[in-house]
Amino acid sequence: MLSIRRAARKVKPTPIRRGFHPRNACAEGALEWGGLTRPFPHAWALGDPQAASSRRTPGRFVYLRLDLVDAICNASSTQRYFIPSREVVVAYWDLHEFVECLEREGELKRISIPADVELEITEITDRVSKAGGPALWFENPHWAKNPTRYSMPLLINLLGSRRRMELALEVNSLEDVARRIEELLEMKPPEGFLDKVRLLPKLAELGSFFPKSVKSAPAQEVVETDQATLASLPIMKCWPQDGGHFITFPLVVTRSPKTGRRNVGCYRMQVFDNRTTGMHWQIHKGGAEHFRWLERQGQGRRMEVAVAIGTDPATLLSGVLPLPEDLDEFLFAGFLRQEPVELVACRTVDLEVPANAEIVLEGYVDLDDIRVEGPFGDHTGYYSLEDKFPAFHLTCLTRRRDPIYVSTIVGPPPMEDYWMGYAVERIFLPLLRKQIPEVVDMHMPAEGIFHNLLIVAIRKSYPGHARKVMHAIWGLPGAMFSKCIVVLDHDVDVHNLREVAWKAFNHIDPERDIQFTLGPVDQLEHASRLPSFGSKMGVDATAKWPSEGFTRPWPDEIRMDPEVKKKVDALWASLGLGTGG
Ligand SMILES: Cc1cc2nc3c(=O)[nH]c(=O)nc-3n(C[C@H](O)[C@H](O)[C@H](O)COP(=O)(O)O)c2cc1C
Ligand SMILES: [Mn+2]
Repeated sequence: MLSIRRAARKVKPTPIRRGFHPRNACAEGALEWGGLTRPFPHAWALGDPQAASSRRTPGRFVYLRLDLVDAICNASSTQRYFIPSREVVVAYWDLHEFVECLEREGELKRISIPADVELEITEITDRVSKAGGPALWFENPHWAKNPTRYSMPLLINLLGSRRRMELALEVNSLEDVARRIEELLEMKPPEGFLDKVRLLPKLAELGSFFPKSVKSAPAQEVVETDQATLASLPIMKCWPQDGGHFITFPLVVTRSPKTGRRNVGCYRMQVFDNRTTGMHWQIHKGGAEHFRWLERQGQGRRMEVAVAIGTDPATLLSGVLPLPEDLDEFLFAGFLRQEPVELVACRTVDLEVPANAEIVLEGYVDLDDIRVEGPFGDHTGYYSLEDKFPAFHLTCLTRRRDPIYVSTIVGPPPMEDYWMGYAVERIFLPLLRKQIPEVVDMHMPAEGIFHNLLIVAIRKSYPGHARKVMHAIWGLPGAMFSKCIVVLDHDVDVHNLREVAWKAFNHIDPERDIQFTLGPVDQLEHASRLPSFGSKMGVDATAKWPSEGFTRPWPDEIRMDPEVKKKVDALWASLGLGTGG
C-alpha cells in the first residue's frame, strides 16, 4: 500500500489539494458514504470519513474550506471528507489521518479505561515501549489528585517503532529517505539542453516543498484568548520526582530577532500554572539563540512564541531534527512529506503555525522572567536537575474542535525517542557523508542515549585519519555533543555491537589510541565537570599502520578456507549436528 502511494506519485502528480474546488474533483471519482457511491460534486457533502476508512478503502481525507464552496453548501467552516481513489499519493494531511493509518496497520491500541496523567500513563506506556508495542490512544485520561476528566484523548508512543517511523515518513525503509537526500545532494549543474530539461521536474519538485500560507485552518476552529487555559489539556506528570506536569512533544516556533528567520524545536514545557509554563530550550538550541539575540538587540524584553501540539508526523518529527541553524524545519518537513507544510498566521502573535495542528499555544517569553525548571525524568534515564529557563506566557489557545493531545515520555532507554533518534541517524547519514565522505556507516546505540556513544566506520586512507573524523564529527550540529566516538575500519558492521566490541577492544593500545578533547557537551550531561562543558573521548579502533608508528606486523582476522567451508556445507546434514550448518 505504501509503495503504491509513492510509486503512483511518479506517474501522476497529486490530484487532490486541500482547498480544491469540489467540481475539480469530479475526475477523481466519487465519494463513498454509507455503502453508496455518489459522483462528485453532488454527494461530497455527505461524506462520512469513519464509514469509508473502516472499509480500508484506499483514499484520503481532504479538507474542504467551505468558504470556497458556500454556493453549494451553507456550512461555514472546514469539514473533512474521505475521497476514495486509486491514485492516493498525498502526504498525511494531519495527525488524524496518520492515526487512521496506524489503526489500519494494527499499530495503534485504543484504551478506554480511565488512565491517570500522573505516573500511570507513563507506567503503561513504558511497558508497551520496552516490549516494542503499539501507539496508545488513551480515550479517557484523567487526573485523580486534582480530580479532572479531560475531554480530549491523549496519544503517545506514536513513532515508537521502526515500522511506525516508516509509516510516518511513508517509506518502505528509512534508507529511502536517505536516498532522496543523497539524490538531492548529488544534483549536478546541468550540462547542455537535455540535462537542463531533465533537471526541471526535480527543481519544480524542490520548489514545491516551501511552506504555503493559508487563510483558514483546522488549528483555529476554536479560539480562546482571555479564557485561554492549559487546564483542559491532559498534560502528564511523567516520573515520581518530576517538578510538575510537562508538555513533552511541542513544536516551539520562534523568529530570530537578528535575522527574522524561523526556528522550530521540540522543547519540553513545565506547567507552572494554567497560563504559564517553562520553556526548556537548552543553550545550544535554536530557540535559546533567538532569546540571546533578543537581549543583544536591546529592543524590547519580550519575544513571541507559538507552540503547535500534534501535527502530521513528518512535521512533528522536523522539530527534533538537528538541522543546521537557519534551515527552516517546516521546509525540511515539506521535503520529508513531499508536500508543503501549510501554515496559518497566529491570532495574537506574528508567527505562523502548521494549519493542521491539533492545539496551538500562542504567547511570549520575557527576558525578565526566568524561573527554576525541573527536575524532569529525562532521556538519559536520570532526572535532569533543576535549572533556570524562561517562562512562557500564554496569550491565546487555538485548537480543533476534536483535538488530539500528543505526548511522549523519555526515560531509561529504549523508548519512543530512540526511534526518533534512529530516524535522525539514518536520514542524516548522507548529509554526514557529504561533509566526511570517508564515513561508510554510523550508529548510535540506544544505551548511548545519542550523545554518549557514536560508532562510525570509515574507509581509512592516511595516517591519523580516524582522528580527523572524530574532530569533524565534534564540529557538526547535534553530533557535536558525542561524548565518545569509536572509529572502526570500513569492514566492520557498526550496527552489530558484538562485532564492534570485539574488534574495537582488540585494536586499541588504550594510551596511544584514545584522543581526549574539551568542548561543549549536552546540557543534560550530568557527569561533566561543569554544566554544558566537559571532555570528550575518541577511540581510534582502526587497524594501525606503519605510517602511524606501528611497526609490528598487524595480524590477519581468522577466516576459514572457502574450499573447506564448501565441503563441510555439503557434509553438514549427514553429520547430524542440527543447527550451525
Ligand atoms: C521527546 C523529545 C524531547 C526533547 N526535549 C528537549 C528539551 O526539553 N529541550 C531541548 O533543548 N531539546 C529537547 N529535545 C531535543 C531537540 O528537540 C533537538 O535538539 C532539536 O534539534 C532542537 O531543534 P533546534 O536545533 O532547532 O533548536 C527533545 C527531543 C525529543 C525527541
Ligand atoms: Mn533549528
